[in-house]
Amino acid sequence: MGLLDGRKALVFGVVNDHSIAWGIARALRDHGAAVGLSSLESLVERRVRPLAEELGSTFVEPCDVQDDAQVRRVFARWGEEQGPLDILVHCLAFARREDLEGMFVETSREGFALALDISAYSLVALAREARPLLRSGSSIMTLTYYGAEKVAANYNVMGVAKAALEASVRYLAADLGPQGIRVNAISAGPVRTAAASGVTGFRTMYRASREVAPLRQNITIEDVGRTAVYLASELSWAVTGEVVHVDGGFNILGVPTPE
Ligand code: 0WE
Repeated sequence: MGLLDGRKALVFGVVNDHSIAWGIARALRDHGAAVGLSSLESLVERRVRPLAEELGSTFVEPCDVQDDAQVRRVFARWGEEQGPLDILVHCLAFARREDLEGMFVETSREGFALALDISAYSLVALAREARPLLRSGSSIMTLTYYGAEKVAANYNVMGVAKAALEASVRYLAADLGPQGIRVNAISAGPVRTAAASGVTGFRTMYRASREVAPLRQNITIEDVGRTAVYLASELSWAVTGEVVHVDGGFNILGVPTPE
């Protein structure tokens, strides 16, 4: 008997087996959910379909979340093939490389709009198009980062996009709560994923976060997966609009000091 037996989940944002989205997809499956995947078209055949097979899943759909028609299409296909949906997982973000280093004040109008469109508005678009399929008792979740709350070096426009994403979680939670749909975010500590690789200063802050976090460890995609299971299940029945930190306690520190 699994906590999520009989539930159906759709996870957006798997890139490879290091992805946080993959850690979540596997954890949901391990607790009994049926899990479909959606990702960028360019990743689907080579990277995502083999992972879907590992989950025993046949639902794999490409989606560019900047295109409303593609978002609509994914949920139309889900409805035809799978029926209702219980768990919607959003693990999507993008900012231009040049906007993730140097000074935030130099962010262009286009770079700002792009980062907010893909990293924040896409949650609203997914929630809107999924809504007709979501049953009472269903759960939407997204991924955020501490740079939404406080300044993190180089995170720049992504911090602003994550702040908009976290506020969107609260407004969506208020809108959809009466329909029995919960909306929450997981604020994950740094993880060495494709999205983090090559980011200026990532290695340094990755090491520092392990050294100062109260639990003295970096988190894993399995840690995020277990929290996702909690947010997807009836264990979190009364929790909505919340940002749950899975960061070894890093965010509670006011003045981090190395040992
Ligand atoms: O949210 C993220 C990653 C978001 C991200 C990463 C990239 C890298 C490659 C969004 N867009 C892009 N665009 C690219 O071209 N994280 C929480 C990981 C992350 O990214 C950082 C971090 C951390 C931590 C960027 C700067 C500083 C710290």
